[in-house]
This record gives sequence, C-alpha cells and structure tokens, in this order.
Amino acid sequence: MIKISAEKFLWKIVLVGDGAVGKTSLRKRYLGEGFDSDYLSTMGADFALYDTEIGDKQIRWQIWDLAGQPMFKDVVQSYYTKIFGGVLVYDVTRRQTFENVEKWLNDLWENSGRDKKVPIVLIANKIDLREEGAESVSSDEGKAFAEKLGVFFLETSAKTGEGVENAFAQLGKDILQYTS
Ligand code: G3D
Ligand code: MG
Repeated sequence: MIKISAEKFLWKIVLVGDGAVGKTSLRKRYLGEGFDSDYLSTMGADFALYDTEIGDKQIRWQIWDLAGQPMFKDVVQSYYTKIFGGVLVYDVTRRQTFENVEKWLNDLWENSGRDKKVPIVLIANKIDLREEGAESVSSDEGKAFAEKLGVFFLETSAKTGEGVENAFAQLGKDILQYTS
C-alpha cells in the first residue's frame, strides 16, 4: 500500500454500476461541496481526493468515478488497476440495474490486478424513491444477493444522505482488514 507519510495511506477505490444509479451523487454527498476533482478526459473518468480517519489510521481516499457509460475495454484496466476496493451501486427503482450487479463485480475483480478479491460494498441507492411493486428491489433481495456474492450490503439515499457515511466507513474497515 502507498504510504504518503508515517501514518497516511492512499487508497484508490472505484465507483461502479449502471448509468444514473447515483454514483456521482453518492460521491458528492460523501465529500460535501467544494471538494477537488480532477477530470481524466482521456479515460472518461475523474477522481477526487478525500482525507479521513478509519480506525486510528489517516486515509486519503482516491475515489474514481466514470463520467459516462459504457466503459471501453482499454479504459477498464487503468480504471480498475491497483484498487483497494469498490462501491458497487444499483438503483432500487430500476430492477435492471440490480440484475447487472454481478457483471460489474466480476469485471472489477478480474481487472483489479489483485491476487485476493478486494472488498466491495454493494449499495442499494435511491431508497427515498422505493415503492412496493415488482419493479422495485426490496431490502431482502439486496441482502440475500450480497450474501451470495460475499460482499457487504447497505442501503442509501444520495438525496437525503441516509447511509452514505456508513457505506464509506464500512468499506474503509474492510480495506483495513484486507491490507493487514
Ligand atoms: P451516475 O453517476 O451513477 O450516472 P448520478 O448517477 O449521480 O448522476 O444520478 C443520476 C440521477 O439520479 C440524478 O438525477 C440524481 O440527482 C438522481 N439521484 C441519485 N441518487 C439519488 C437518490 O438517492 N435519490 C433520488 N431521489 N435521486 C437520486 P438528475 O435528475 O439530476 O439526472
Ligand atoms: Mg456519474
């Protein structure tokens, strides 16, 4: 892992999931307004840096976020390479985005260049919009699927902020374990 100073670690993580599920909104909500974000135009991605504490460690998140979809093959590798983890997002109001979760997860794990599967937090976003009905993805479905995939599960609303802090804190804890 890259050590910036005696106590500070740089962790690259990626946001993945279908278009319009709320990846950029979640990132903005977590970082607050006024964060710095560098746009990598050649890749169609940007990344933001954010300093925080996880446990007793000083962490600098480098959060990568794709500007558009779909991702081209040659972009995939530089996007995923050397990540420490990922936030995989689906939209509870659009079942198709839930059905694509496994594809995103496999892409990520296959291209991360890590021997061991990096930690992932699966996020059910837009819970403020969830309604009863077949098109909506329920909590139980999300939980069960995350268990099957072996990833952590959380529900969020980038709109109200519910669960957002938790999601990144959980990922941080998992990465600490992963790297120790
Ligand atoms: P993406 O980065 O995954 O493509 P965005 O998704 O963050 O751009 O979000 C897509 C749209 O969904 C945006 O609406 C955004 O405001 C909305 N959105 C994201 N998260 C939530 C949420 O939790 N609740 C609600 N109600 N809306 C959300 P617009 O209209 O700006 O395109
Ligand atoms: Mg986006």
